[in-house]
Amino acid sequence: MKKLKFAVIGTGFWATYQLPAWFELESVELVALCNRTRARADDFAQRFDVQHVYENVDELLDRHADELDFVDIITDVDTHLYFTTKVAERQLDVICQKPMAPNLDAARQMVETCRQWGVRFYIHENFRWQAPIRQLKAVLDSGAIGEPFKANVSFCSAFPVFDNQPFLAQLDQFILTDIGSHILDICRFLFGEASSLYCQTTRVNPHIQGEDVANVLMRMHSGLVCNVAMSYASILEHEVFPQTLVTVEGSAGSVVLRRDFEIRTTVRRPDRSVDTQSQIARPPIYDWADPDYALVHASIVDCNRNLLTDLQGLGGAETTGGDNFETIRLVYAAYESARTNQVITL
Ligand code: 89Y
Repeated sequence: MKKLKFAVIGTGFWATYQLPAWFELESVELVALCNRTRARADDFAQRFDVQHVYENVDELLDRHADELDFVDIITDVDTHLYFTTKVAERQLDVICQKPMAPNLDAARQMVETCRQWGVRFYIHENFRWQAPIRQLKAVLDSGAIGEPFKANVSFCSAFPVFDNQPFLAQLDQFILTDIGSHILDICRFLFGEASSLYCQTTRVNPHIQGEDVANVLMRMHSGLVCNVAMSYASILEHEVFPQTLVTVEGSAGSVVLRRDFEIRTTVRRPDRSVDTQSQIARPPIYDWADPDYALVHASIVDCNRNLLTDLQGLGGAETTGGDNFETIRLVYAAYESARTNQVITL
């Protein structure tokens, strides 16, 4: 397979893991780094043996556009449109971190700009690549529980996310953009598209700017009703960060993704008693991963692999810009619903 050359823009918290996740794959070569704080990029360059470092994206592109195949943008959401446009204009393929954009208009512009320049555009959306989520999807696809009609999806935690990512506390729109973009994407991955949505939000933590609790109720095209609970204010018996817990009920049974990656599938036997089977869908553990985030960090590798396969011309990318636009549409529809206290028809 041809080795693809790429550059990274942004060397913040998330890049600390995204870079070693790239190095788990063989057919990529990281050529250059760009970060507004030079010292941090220099530190990364030394750690990951990268030859070229820039503070300015234009300089990076002037020097390297000819040899690059794609650019991975790992910066804050407010800069995504700017950097995506810069990279697309040089006719390079773009991978951009989630959430795609700070509003729907910017997201639309990003998709359109990449389309106009004829470049491939992907969002690095990794939660759907978590081992237990893939296994849960396999159970649903197997038909074991029949036709799913109801789901509860929960990401409720009191993990101190602001310690590692202090900027999250400054966001006017916090949990729906930061975690909602992941969890609503999982819902689309598992259950397909939504036809309507209702949302309520709350801020519990007085030291942050945005909402830290959001409850979203969606009716999916399939007819399934999906109840999504997200919170960073939940002091619970078991802290499960960063696990997503899911219960799906179907016409022939149910499947539950519990803490510690346990998936329990219950079906009726012909004598009307029930049979429950359990399996554990443990993620791989990488030595560069932060143990607190190991489940998520492992999924970065699988997400990168999926996008790289597509970049190699083999197709199959799941989280293209066009696909992720549907996720980000749910995020901003949820804000609109919470603001207006109305059901949003999608
Ligand atoms: O920023 C978030 C993400 O993408 O995964 C977990 C996180 O780090 C904190 O909510």
